[in-house]
Amino acid sequence: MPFENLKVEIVDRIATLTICREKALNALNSEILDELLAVLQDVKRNGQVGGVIVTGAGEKAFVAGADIAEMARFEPLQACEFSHRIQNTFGVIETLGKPVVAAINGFALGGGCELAMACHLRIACHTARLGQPEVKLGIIAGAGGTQRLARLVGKGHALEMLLTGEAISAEEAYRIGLVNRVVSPPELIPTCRAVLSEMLKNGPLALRYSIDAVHNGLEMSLEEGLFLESTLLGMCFATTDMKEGMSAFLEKRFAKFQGK
Ligand code: DAK
Repeated sequence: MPFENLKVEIVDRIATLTICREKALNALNSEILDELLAVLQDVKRNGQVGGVIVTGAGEKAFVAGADIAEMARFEPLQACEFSHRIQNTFGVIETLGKPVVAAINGFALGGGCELAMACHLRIACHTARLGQPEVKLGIIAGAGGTQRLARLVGKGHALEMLLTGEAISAEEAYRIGLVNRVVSPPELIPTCRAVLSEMLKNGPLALRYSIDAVHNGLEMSLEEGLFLESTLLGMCFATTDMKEGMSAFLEKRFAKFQGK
């Protein structure tokens, strides 16, 4: 299915989703969010896809935020609908059950930084800048920024970014734990592909349960989280992949996982 603002490429089990709206620095409008949601739902079901890269077109921006021109015209009900769209889409990324890496190729501001934070890993090129400038527009971060940012970098760093609205460099984002790696622009997509390829050598169900355990466990007490971990580990022992993984180790060969 062709999309207006989204390029989708699937190579070697990795789907690369590129947001293509360069004239507005890839700002997210309702149309892009609908397209992104449709693609993510496809990718979730598609057994040929093991992992996903999300990036922005061009060299200047990953995503410069929600589309301010569209938002400025919202009535309260439209703002509510937009809120559902953005939260649904980011929720699908976070619970995709397959690793999703944000390849941050430039500005990741507001909704763009929030999109990156909904991904499981963030790899940035050294020219990228990340921030939550919503307060400069008289609003607060509304697509998970006040929640996911504090969980990733801690309350102090999160409040500094949320209250000043100032963007930080990729190096600073790495220092505070907002991004996993910083690379040069030409290395960005190859690094994301290499990281995902390494992950995709592992059992698909083990990847999915690891994501589930960390994502859900962070919202629980340690005791509840450990219980969830034991339950998911127990489920691994019902899979063919577990038998294959352990047999392969004992037989000194590479495992051939099937995701079942
Ligand atoms: N929206 C719409 N257009 C944008 C844009 C954006 N976020 N960011 C940039 N553009 C457009 C510019 O208007 C300009 O368009 P033309 O004038 O050429 O038509 C073009 O992209 C190039 O931008 P600049 O000329 O400004 O480029 P510069 O290099 O000078 O500056 C910049 C780059 C990234 C520093 C600057 O463009 C900038 O400050 N952009 C705005 C960044 C920003 O404030 N982002 C946060 C947006 S607020 C919600 C959930 C979430 C949200 C809201 C509600 N609910 C749940 C209801 C999220 C809110 C946000 O993300």
